[in-house]
Amino acid sequence: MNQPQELQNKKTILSAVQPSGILTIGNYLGAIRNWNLLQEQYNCYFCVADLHAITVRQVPAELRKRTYEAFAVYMACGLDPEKNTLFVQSHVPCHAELAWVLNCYTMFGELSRMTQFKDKSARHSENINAGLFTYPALMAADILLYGADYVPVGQDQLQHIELARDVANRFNNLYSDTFVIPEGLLPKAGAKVMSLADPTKKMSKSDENPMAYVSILDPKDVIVKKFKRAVTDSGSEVKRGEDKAGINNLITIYSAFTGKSPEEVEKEFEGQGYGAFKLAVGETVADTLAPVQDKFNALMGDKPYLESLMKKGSEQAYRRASKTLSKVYRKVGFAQVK
Ligand code: ATP
Ligand code: LTN
Repeated sequence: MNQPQELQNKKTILSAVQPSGILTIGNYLGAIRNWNLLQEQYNCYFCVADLHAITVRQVPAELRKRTYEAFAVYMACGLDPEKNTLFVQSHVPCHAELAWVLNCYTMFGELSRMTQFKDKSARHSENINAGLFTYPALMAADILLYGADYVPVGQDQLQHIELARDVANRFNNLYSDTFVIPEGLLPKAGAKVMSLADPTKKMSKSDENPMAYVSILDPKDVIVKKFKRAVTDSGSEVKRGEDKAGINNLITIYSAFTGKSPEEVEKEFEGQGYGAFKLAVGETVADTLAPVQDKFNALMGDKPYLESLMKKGSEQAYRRASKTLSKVYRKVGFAQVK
């Protein structure tokens, strides 16, 4: 490979978020903030997974807008396009191509066990399409195309990474070593942020109730209001407990944003009620996100610049991905003419 020496020694990272809504603090804590910490040490690919997003119906103009927004959020959160390959999934055709091949090495039974499929098909019972079902094969393609060693994600995605490992091992055993076997990487805090409206459910950007999530781009007054209204349990002490999903979640969020341990948080709010705590969580989250929002607004004001970065990113990604794809095509027996 014609890569600079330093890249050859670095391990590779790949991750992605779907542009299926405005990114939430769940995406931020579970994924993007963690990516930031990895960009110095690893050879990183971060992608906006638009092919994944159409497994659920999208309004075309909104999907397009959210794709730009997600790309700008990546950068506003600190991802440097000079240090990482930032790209849009549909700009690199190898993803769809490898996904087809991997579909033929992924079992119906394996896909049937995926929690995200079960959840989303229950939520969208009018549209249980084949793409929603085979989605993990596309995700496996995303990861395996780049030879990713690590995949930094929130907890909900570990099951898909496990499946990608199984498919990669199956392919390697049938032919010969082709794919690197990837490992999931969870953040220290915030691997599973729960909904503010129902703290037994994961916070999700596509939740139909906007009070359930805090978007990275929500203004301060909205963030404070959402935390104020967050569903909490009966009781008033800021203390974790088994039957206290609501307060557990707020403690997790505050602790992830401040770097304080949950014990320290409980101490800080000893003797104060839920009201004071919720206000502190809201203000802390809003103040941390304010500089991200400023940077985001500046980037969204310069579309040609964003597009030039998307183009550069997809060319860089294509160079790496197309090598893996032609290796796979050769191994499965497709005729290749020069
Ligand atoms: P959707 O609502 O469209 O399913 P989502 O909000 O669940 O989307 P994804 O695009 O599926 O988000 O996830 C992108 C990344 O963010 C993944 O690494 C995922 O694990 C992480 N993530 C998503 N939601 C949370 C959450 N509530 N807590 C922690 N990490 C999360
Ligand atoms: N499936 C993920 C998003 C995603 C992803 C990936 C994550 C698509 N491709 C590759 C890690 C690696 C999701 O829905 N959260």
